[in-house]
Amino acid sequence: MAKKNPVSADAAKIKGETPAKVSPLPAGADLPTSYAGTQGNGGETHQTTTDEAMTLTTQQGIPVADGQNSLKAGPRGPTLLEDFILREKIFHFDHERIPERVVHARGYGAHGVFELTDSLADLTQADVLGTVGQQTEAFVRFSTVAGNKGSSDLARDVRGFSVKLYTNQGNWDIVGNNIPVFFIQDAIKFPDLAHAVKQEPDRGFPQAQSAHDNFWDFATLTPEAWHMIMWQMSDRTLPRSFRTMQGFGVHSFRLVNAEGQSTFVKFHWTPRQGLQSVLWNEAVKINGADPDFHRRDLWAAIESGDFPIWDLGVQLFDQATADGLPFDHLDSTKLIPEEDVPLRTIGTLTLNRNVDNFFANTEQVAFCTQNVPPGIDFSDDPLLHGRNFSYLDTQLKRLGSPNFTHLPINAPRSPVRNFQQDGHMAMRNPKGRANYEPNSWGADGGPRENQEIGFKSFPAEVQGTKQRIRSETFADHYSQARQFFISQLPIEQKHLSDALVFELSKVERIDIRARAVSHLLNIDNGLAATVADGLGMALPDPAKAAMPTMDLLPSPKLSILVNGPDSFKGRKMGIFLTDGSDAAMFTALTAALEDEGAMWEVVAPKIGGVTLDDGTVVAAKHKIDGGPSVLFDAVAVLPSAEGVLLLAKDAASKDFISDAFGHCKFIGVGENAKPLFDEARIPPELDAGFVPLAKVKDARTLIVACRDLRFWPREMNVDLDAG
Ligand code: HDE
Repeated sequence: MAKKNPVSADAAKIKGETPAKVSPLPAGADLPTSYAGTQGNGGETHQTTTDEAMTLTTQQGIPVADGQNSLKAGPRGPTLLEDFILREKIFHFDHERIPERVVHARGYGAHGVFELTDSLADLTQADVLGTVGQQTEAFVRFSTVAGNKGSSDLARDVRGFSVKLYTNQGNWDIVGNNIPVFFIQDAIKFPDLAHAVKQEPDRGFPQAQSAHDNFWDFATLTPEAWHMIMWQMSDRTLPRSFRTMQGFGVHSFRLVNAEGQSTFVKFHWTPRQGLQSVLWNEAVKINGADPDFHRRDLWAAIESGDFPIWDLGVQLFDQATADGLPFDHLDSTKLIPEEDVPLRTIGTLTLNRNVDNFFANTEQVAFCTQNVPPGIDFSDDPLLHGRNFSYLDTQLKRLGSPNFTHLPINAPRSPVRNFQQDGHMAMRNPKGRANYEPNSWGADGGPRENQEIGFKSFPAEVQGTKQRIRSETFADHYSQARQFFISQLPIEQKHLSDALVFELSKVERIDIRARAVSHLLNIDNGLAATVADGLGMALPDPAKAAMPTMDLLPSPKLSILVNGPDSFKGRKMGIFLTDGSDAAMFTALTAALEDEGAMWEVVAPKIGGVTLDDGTVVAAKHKIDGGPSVLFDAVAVLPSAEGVLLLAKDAASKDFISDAFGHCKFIGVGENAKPLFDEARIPPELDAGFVPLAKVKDARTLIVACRDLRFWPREMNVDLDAG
């Protein structure tokens, strides 16, 4: 039986939200028979089927005659132990959960394809990077780090950006983040970092937040963390969408070619959708209104055929370039500015298919930094080496067996041939007598190793005294932190200092707050002074630095706003309507949005929708209380003259406007909207972020304004902390 595509052509005809493009059904979209035909309404009267193919069975395939009632001695029990159908069902349910990931527990994945657009065949043996036009199946999982699996999407947190490429030479995982540097320099500190940021162990909170004493205690005792802290406190950790984030492999890796020559490489994913983030006050409210905001956004974009695309860029450099950098590229708290080693774009990653079983795909997928095909190798970054151990180790615990590579989401698409055998849940069980190599049973005693095409480690020269030590070349903790700060636009700098003040205001220990400011004094005096002032404290002495801070040049590539999109494509407008709203304006607006490739949803007093002034009925996507303006990138308010009088009395309607205003959104103001703005105490003539919608052509003007995403000058008028 074919599953009905949730985005049906019929649904697209109903006025009330962006018509979805109908995407083809994914392969294998038929319902599995074990799920099909489970019907019944309980009690004695449930329906049954006479169709054998639709018959409910146990896990052992025994057909079930009654799935609604357990086996009892008499109508009022007791229930009999003999009831294997009841026991099997409850037993299976009892064991449904597997441990969540110790970090990055909350995630969302999608399938896609990687296509090579520029060959690196001269630099690497990796087949996936060799032939222009070659397509490679991909699976990507985005995640937050600190929160549990059920936490909300808009936590201020680093985002994981893990990519699995099912190459012809086995799986290649680029297990990255949306930030190009990390908090620590040595893997031995990772458990401390993760413990410090997650819930405090005695009380079990706070959930998915770094704004607490333990995190800032650790951070202020760890000077190497302060470059990453600048990123963490910036809007990078409040992405508008997974679709609007960059991804970074962070460490240097090596490319190795057929001649055995090595080139260092860093991997960057750059979204074609442009970078975009939300504001903190907005994030707090999104978490309440839609804790699944990011996963819903990705799912909806893919479902509607608006497939997100990232370019894969590489920074390629040799040992001489590495030696000339003012820091050590093996130190994961440092990045190489794109202005110094430019990105070479070599491919595109397109996410084009949603998961059809979250558990089987997103939960069970297992990424590991050590999954690299021949031609890609590791640098000596000590963090990378720790990761190469950790991921495989934690996956054994989480997935329960070394055979997790047999699960479809983890199985390589290229042949697997070896003599590893048995273990829990072994699915791939080789036949024949030989389970060792070399042997005399198979052709050539095989399968056997192959010097030509097999993985060979780059034969780097290694020498040294065995010791526990941190390299002197890792000692500069503040120069790139400063470079990041001075590369931000003033509004971004303001968000960063606001974030620091907020986070530290949640820290109870005054000495920890002071220690934080003492690090800021090594980064930027103005920033330190703003944060100290925001916390109502005197400036402490600067933290003792291992090295003086260097004045590096600003790197515009580090700003989100400088690298935003140039259209409103892929963004969403909330259109607020009442009965009697202007049909011509509504039609013009939705047409302009669709021209732009943007989405729209109708918010109305009743979910049943509204009747416009020409009699058209428009379905609502949200009742006003369920569709606050934080769910949209911009809003248009088009009530009728009567409708607006009702809205003006309604708290949720006033919040809709005042939040859109406070979050610096572009606001389309219908001719009748004024009473609502007055009641929300917002004069529509206040700034150029308001676009009057009087004539039909104004619809286009609003969309053009929205290309700037936010009207930032307003923030200086609405925020207590603004200079
Ligand atoms: Fe991870 N990390 N990590 N990490 N990490 C995990 O592996 C670890 C680090 C990252 O979507 C775990 O399967 C250590 C840097 C992502 O399934 C665990 C160190 C970066 C994901 C682990 C780091 C990351 C993880 C938990 C310091 C950015 C989610 C579950 C040496 C480049 C993968 C799992 C997914 C997950 C260990 C540092 C990114 C415990 C020891 C740096 C995106 O193995």
